[in-house]
This record gives sequence, C-alpha cells and structure tokens, in this order.
Amino acid sequence: MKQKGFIFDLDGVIVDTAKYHYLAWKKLANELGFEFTEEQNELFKGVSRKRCLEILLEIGKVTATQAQFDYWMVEKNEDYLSYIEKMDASEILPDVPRVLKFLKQHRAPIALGSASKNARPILEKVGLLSYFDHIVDGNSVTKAKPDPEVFLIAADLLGVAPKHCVVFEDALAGIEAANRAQMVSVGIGDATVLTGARHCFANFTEMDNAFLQGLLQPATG
Ligand code: B16
Ligand code: MG
Repeated sequence: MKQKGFIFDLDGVIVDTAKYHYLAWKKLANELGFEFTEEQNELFKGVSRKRCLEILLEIGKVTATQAQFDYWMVEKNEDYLSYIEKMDASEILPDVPRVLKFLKQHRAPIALGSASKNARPILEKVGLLSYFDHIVDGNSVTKAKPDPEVFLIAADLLGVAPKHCVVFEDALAGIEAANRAQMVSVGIGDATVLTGARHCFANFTEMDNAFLQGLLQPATG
C-alpha cells in the first residue's frame, strides 16, 4: 500500500495574488503607453514572469533590447513585491486551512508546485509555510507549465510516485502539466475552463472531507 502525496499550486489556489500581478503589469503597460485589461491578465495565470513580459510586449507591440527587457522584469517585480509586502492571513482563499489541516492530521506529505519565484515569502506572510514539507517554485524549475517538471520535482522530493500524487491547480496549463505527469489533477475554478481536470471544484468550500478522505486512500501497485 503506497502513501499519497499532495501538491498545491499557489496563485489562484492558496491565495489570489493574480490581482497584484495585474496591477504591476498594468502599471508597466501604462508607462510604455498602452492599456492592459483584466481579461488579458487571464493569459498570465500560471505563466512565468519572463513569458508574461514577452506576452505583454507583444500586446503593446513594443520591441525591447535585452537591457530594457531585464530592467522591466525587475521593475515589475519590485512593484509586485510592494503589494505582497502587505499580505496577511486574511488573503488566504476560503477553506484552504481546513484542507491543509485535514491532510496534515492524516500525515500526508505536502508540497508547493508554483511558477512564482516569490512563493516562499508569500506563504510566510500568510502563515502557511509550516504546512509544506517542500517548496518547488520558479527558482527550482527550468521548464514552465504545461511541462510537468515542477510537479515531478515535487513528487521526487516527497518520495511519492507521480501516479500517487494529487495536484490542486487553477490554471489550464497546470492541469495539463499534472496530467502529463500522470498525477490526479484537481481543478480549482471553472469546470468549463479547466477541461481535462480529473475532478473540479469552484473552490475548496465545495470540497468536503469525504472527498479528501477518498484521495488519501493508500494506493495499491
Ligand atoms: P513571479 P502560480 C504564477 O503563480 C502566477 O499565476 C503567474 O501569474 C506569475 O507570472 C508566475 O507565478 C510567476 O510569478 O513573478 O512571482 O515569479 O499560479 O504558478 O502559483
Ligand atoms: Mg495558479
């Protein structure tokens, strides 16, 4: 009988940092002389910072030298950090602590699998860092979701075979990454968007302990 492992995405699953990413990208777009909408920000969910800037510049039809590109990467992140500086436990998405506590009470190993390079300080700020046995973030991966690298590294650190891992994800690219890793994908968000997710819930308040208990069942084989 094999123990199950649990991997959580950060932005959109544990906290809603997308609004802060949006404000920082919008500020940069406005400085460069174009608009950036909340609908366009949807394209940025689960996507690395570098790729987000490439997309932003495509939207604004801006060409950049390498030096400008690097400068804007830093500028955006500094703005973003000024927002997350003020984060606290009130920003944790509904029922996330209940789910983490339930899994911990059942001695399940838990990892973070996020594209963000700021994942660790965010978990610290909201007081959830201690639930995580391992953090795999934008500093540890070379290939962005939908590549399964981030989740495979997490499974390896947890010492659990990928097929016995469960991934909670809000982005389509993250669901694809989990499926490519042969993990059980659980979408958090709109089921009509997160097509391909093995299970999908609007948010954790919809996910009861009986469902979690089912995920925890030790696997055979
Ligand atoms: P950073 P996740 C992702 O977090 C965000 O969804 C995405 O919008 C952001 O660009 C990316 O992290 C990188 O974040 O600039 O902090 O390194 O959903 O993978 O937890
Ligand atoms: Mg996400």
